[in-house]
Amino acid sequence: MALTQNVHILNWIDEMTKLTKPDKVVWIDGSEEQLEAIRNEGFITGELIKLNQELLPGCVYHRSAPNDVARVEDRTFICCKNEEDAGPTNNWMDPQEMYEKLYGIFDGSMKGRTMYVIPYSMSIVGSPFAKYGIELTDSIYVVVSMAIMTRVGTDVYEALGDSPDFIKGLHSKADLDEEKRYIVHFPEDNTIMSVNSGYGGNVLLGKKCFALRIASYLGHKENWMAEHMLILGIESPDGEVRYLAAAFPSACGKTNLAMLIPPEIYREKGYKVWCVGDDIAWIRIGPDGRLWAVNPEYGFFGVAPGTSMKSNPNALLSTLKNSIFTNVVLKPDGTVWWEGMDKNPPTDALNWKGELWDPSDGSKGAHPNSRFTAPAKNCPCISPEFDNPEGVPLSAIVFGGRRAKTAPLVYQSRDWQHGVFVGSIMASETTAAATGAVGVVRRDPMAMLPFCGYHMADYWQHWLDMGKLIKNPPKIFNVNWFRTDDDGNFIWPGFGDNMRVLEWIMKRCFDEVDAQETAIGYLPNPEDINLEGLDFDIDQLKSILEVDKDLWKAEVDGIEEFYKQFGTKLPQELVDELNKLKDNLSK
Ligand code: GTP
Ligand code: SPV
Ligand code: MN
Repeated sequence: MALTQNVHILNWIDEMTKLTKPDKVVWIDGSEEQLEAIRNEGFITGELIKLNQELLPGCVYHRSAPNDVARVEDRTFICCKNEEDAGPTNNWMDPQEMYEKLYGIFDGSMKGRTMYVIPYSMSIVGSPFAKYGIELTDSIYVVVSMAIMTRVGTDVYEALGDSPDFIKGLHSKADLDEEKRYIVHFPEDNTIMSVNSGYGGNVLLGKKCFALRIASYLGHKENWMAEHMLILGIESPDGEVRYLAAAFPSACGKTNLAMLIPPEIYREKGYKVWCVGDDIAWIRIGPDGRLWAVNPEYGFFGVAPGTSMKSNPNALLSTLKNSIFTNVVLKPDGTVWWEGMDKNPPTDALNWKGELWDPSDGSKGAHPNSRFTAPAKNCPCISPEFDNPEGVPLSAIVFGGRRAKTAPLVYQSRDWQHGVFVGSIMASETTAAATGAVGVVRRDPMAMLPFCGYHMADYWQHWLDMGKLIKNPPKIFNVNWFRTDDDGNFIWPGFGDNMRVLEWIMKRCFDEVDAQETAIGYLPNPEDINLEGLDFDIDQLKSILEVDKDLWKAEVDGIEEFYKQFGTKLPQELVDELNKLKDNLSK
């Protein structure tokens, strides 16, 4: 039975039902009883596997098809009327043509299946940040995942009333045919259509599709920002909490940084880190002229491999109940394992494809992009501000990537405009989070290359324009945890020890420490990074704070090449900043 009288919703569902032709329609109300029944249904269809309920209560296992384990950037489209508005970094097709193509694929795609209607809110229902969506799907995995990742419930219908102001999301697994897989956004119609995939990033439409691609488009129109950023708070011994947001490309350390446990010497003094969000930030200018950020999500969709009690205990502890594990190793005792969890790969276990796995044959048991889906409130360090509808005020914005060379451990931009430049030139090695080659350096401005719902040059202009409106802007930094030595080993210990860099960043924001000016911006004086209690000497630190002018000159060539595709749309401010960098490097 329909759970709303909203004619815009009813008409749309009617139309989509006629198109996809499901056997029945189930309205999700967000109740635990209904979700429990749907999980049980999933155990029968095989979409879900029940895990050991004593060791992992409420947890389930899911496998996606072997050809469907990551985002598909080459099949992701922004379909606005004018090609020019999508920009050179997005795939584009004329909306009418794309609708026709998709209607062909969706025609009858839910025959013999159930269509679930999921009402969800990104950020707190009724809050100033809240935006609502409805996802129609034929996947039980999507239903149970959306119930963790977003705020699902009938209060969304109450908040909407008769309004047409919601994001329409249609998803069907169809035949999981790679050749007909499309992840399509129609920003001008508030519509998302995803077909022939069952992988989280392609099908949990509240996440990248809505909260970044559609929301970035809305933020541009409405003077706010939707960013691929974690949000964390650092509490100092006197109880003051300072917040930062950080944008790193996919699988480059956001979840890990967001939940970091400070080294012992910091804990002893009373420092704590609070996690507000690990992937997405919606940011507005507050009445005090500062930037305020919320995490619009309700759960974590985190990279499993590498997550251990040593690297990220808070993430691991978050997954111990009511979580979903996708494409990891399934152990005979109904628990899970992945590379990097510990040094004891299980025997008699099934790998991510469901085959009996022999750890000694050199193959990976878990897919490199295998993931856990966990409720944010399970996280031992979830911020008390997580549910604050106003969000948290940002003192710093941090950009970062995975660079073996070139980018130093940390540097600070001279001002907002230079900070926007620093974000725009971000480059990082590609990871398993998207299909395609891994380990290739590519430009990924603000970690938004795959997620910006409009022209990237307009997006940069939006950043520059926002800067003019923010009376008390956060300071902007760049970090790189991934510098390697000649043998390819990471030099910086990373993880919890990144706290040492965050401390310097916060001190800079509050004028509590000096810095040295270099060609690329302000770098720390090495003795200002606290190395106490760490087996890491100042010379090693100096080696990763080094700015190699030759490498940076080559970098400038790369930036020019990258900027070229934006033609006259490239903001003059960024050209000015590039010229300043060139100038500095020639001195
Ligand atoms: P998405 O969910 O794809 O957006 O990824 P993410 O940015 O949240 O990345 P995540 O924190 O899951 O980390 C991805 C990989 O980087 C994992 O294998 C981590 O173990 C590794 N990693 C994270 N932080 C560090 C670090 O400080 N140093 C090193 N060497 N590796 C790290
Ligand atoms: C990312 O790839 O940046 C992720 C995972 O956070 S996905 O939801 O697949 O986008
Ligand atoms: Mn991400």
